Amino acid sequence: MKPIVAISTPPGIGAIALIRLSGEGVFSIAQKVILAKKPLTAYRPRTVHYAKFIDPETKEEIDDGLFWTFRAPSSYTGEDMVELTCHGGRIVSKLVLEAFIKAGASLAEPGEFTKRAFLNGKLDLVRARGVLDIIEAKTRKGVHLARRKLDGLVSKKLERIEDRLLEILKNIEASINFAEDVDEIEIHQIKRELEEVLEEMDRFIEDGKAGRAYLFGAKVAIIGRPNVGKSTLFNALLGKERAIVTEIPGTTRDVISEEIILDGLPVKLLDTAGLRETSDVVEKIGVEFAKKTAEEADLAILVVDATQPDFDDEEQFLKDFDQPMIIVVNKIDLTDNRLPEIPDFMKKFVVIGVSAKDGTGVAELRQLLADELHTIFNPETGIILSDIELSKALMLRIEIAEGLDRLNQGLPIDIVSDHLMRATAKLREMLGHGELSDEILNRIFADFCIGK
Ligand SMILES: Nc1nc2c(ncn2[C@@H]2O[C@H](COP(=O)(O)OP(=O)(O)OP(=O)(O)O)[C@@H](O)[C@H]2O)c(=O)[nH]1
Ligand SMILES: [Mg+2]
Repeated sequence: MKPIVAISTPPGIGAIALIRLSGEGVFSIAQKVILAKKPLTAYRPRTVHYAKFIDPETKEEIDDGLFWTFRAPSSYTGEDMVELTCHGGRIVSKLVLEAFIKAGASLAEPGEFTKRAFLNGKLDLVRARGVLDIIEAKTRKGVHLARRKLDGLVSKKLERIEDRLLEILKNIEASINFAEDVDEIEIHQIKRELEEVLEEMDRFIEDGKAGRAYLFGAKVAIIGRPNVGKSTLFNALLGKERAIVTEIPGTTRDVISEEIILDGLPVKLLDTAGLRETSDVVEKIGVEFAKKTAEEADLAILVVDATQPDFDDEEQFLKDFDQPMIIVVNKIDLTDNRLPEIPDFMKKFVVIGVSAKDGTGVAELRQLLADELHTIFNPETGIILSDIELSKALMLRIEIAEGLDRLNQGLPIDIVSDHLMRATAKLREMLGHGELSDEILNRIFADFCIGK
């Protein structure tokens, strides 16, 4: 492919900048800029050498530094490559980059090096995406999970599902070929195998959701009646005065969000408007929004007031609320650190007493949140999926589920096999096996930075 060049280190000032070139003819292009003692092809690949870098037109010296070469196919992209480091100044690194462009290389598109690695069979699409996930990870666990994806763990799971589907398809074909009517026992067997694959797919999606939480963050919404201390608790968990706190009920009207890290998990913490019936138009919109936010969150913190142990309102809105929740009894500084009597409907949740104002119990709450989130999102089995990967996985699941459904309805077995063929096609698309259009590829690699 045509020779490309990019600065791979971030823009700005640093000790050094790394520039990489890849593609056909990069050695002769680089030769015009790198003032080396021998032709670049005469150097042993993967050995480091010192050289001056010059402008290929004026022969003026721009900078000096180290360079090394890679021979196709033993390189990141699978092509001939040259890499070098020069001084990390904004202008000097740009001058060296421009020198390579003058010498005949074109500026790389975002992610073009990794795209070439994929096109040259160095990585499948899922592993290529793992490269980006490592760069984007915000916590150690995120890096760990992305690393496993780059190493091929996610691809292996998908390949296993593909193998199983192909096996089932083979059995279906065989039973169609050998008999007019497919035998009940065989149908039963195929059904069982499909159920197992569906379970495996469900686990894959579940693990994907867990892994995504470590990359993109989990959502935790603080909800409750007005004036119970939601904003005070929000500030206490955040460790700074972000939300406005007053003694007037109905203070918070819009959803406020801030990010915190709980035990390696990035968490988007949301403060919401107090839940109550109101005739104030603005507050009403806020209340509706609060409800919606809480429903979309991964975990809710319901705050109640220890000094007002009448929980009828809470019972009312918990009726149509079904998701993981922790109940925080706040303001226990006003009740001698004692909890009021907890009504039965609250007993199925974890209940903890805190004083958001003086900080009592806040550290314990933080730990409790972390524990709860780790049960929802298991870091041991988590895998990272991008938006595109997750939506493909969901479509794939639908095909398998529909195939099983048709089988259960007693429909002809070739209809089932149509669904399974579509499922395997989706799998191949996810892994990047087979034909992919330029448009799809560009969409996948557009999120990458230039030089990766
Ligand atoms: N004594 C005591 N007062 C608290 C505590 N937490 C909050 N308060 C007080 O309770 C009042 C309401 O606190 P906010 O944090 O604004 O309550 P809120 O739930 O966000 O209220 P809205 O936004 O109106 O729904 C303020 O006067 C706080 O100082 C606490 O733990 N102890
Ligand atoms: Mg508030």
